[in-house]
Amino acid sequence: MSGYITLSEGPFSYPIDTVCSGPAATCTEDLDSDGCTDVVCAANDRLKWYENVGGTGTDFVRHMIYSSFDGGAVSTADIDDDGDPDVVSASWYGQQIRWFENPQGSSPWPSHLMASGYSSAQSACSADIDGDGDQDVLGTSFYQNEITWWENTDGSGTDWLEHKIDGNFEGARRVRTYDIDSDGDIDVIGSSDLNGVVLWINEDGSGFDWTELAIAPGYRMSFALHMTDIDWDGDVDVVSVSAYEENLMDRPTHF
Ligand SMILES: [Ca+2]
Ligand SMILES: [Ca+2]
Ligand SMILES: [Ca+2]
Ligand SMILES: [Ca+2]
Repeated sequence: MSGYITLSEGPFSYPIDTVCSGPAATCTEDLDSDGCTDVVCAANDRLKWYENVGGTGTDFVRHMIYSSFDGGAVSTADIDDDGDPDVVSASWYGQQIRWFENPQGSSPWPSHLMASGYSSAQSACSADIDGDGDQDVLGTSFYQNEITWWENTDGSGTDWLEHKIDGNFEGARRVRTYDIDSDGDIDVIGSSDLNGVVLWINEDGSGFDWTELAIAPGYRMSFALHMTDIDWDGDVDVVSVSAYEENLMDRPTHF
C-alpha cells in the first residue's frame, strides 16, 4: 500500500511526499533546530523525517531515520537530555519500542531498542513519569493488553527498566500523558478496543502506584486520543474517535 503525506492549510493542501509505502502516523518537531517545524512519518517500510526548508511548508527534503521500520506510531522528546529532540517509535509488526538519537545533521540516526516482543505495539510517547527530571517512555501492546512505561534509569536513554501500569487493558491502542489532577505529577490516559478510555492517576509521583478511573468505558475501538481544553474552561479535556459502530460512536468525541 502506498500513500501521500500532505500538509493542509485551510482549503489548500500541499504534498510533502508522494512516494510513501503505508504511511501510518506523523508528528511534527523542529528536528534540526533551525526554527522551522519539520515532519516525521512512520510508514510500513521506513521511518523518515522531512526537513522544512525555509519554513514556508512548500519545500521539504526527505531524510531517513530507520530503514527497517514496519508501521506504527511516532513521537518526539529529548530522551538523552542533550538539548535536541529525539524520535520514539512503536512498530506493530516488529513488536518493538525504539528511540532514535538525533544526530544533528549527520547520518545515520543511532537506534536504541527498548522493548522487543511487545506484541502489536500501537503507541509510544514520552513524559517524566517518575519526576526525576528525565524523559521516560510509555507504550501500548494490543495483543498483550498492556499499557507500560519504561524508566530512563540514568537519563541518557541507554538503560531502561520496564514497569507495567495495567496488564488487563484489553485491546490497548493509544497512550497520552497529562497532570490531570494538577498535583504536579504526570498521569496517564489510554484508549482501547474493549475498555474504552481510561485514566490512571499517578498517586505519589513515583510511577509505581496507580489508581484507575474510567473516563468512557463504553467508548470502544478508540483509535485516537488527544488532550486539549476543548471547552475553554481552563482544564484539559480528552478527544477521541471510535470505530465501534454499534454505539454510533464512529465520530470524534470529547469527554
Ligand atoms: Ca527544522
Ligand atoms: Ca536529544
Ligand atoms: Ca524520569
Ligand atoms: Ca497528577
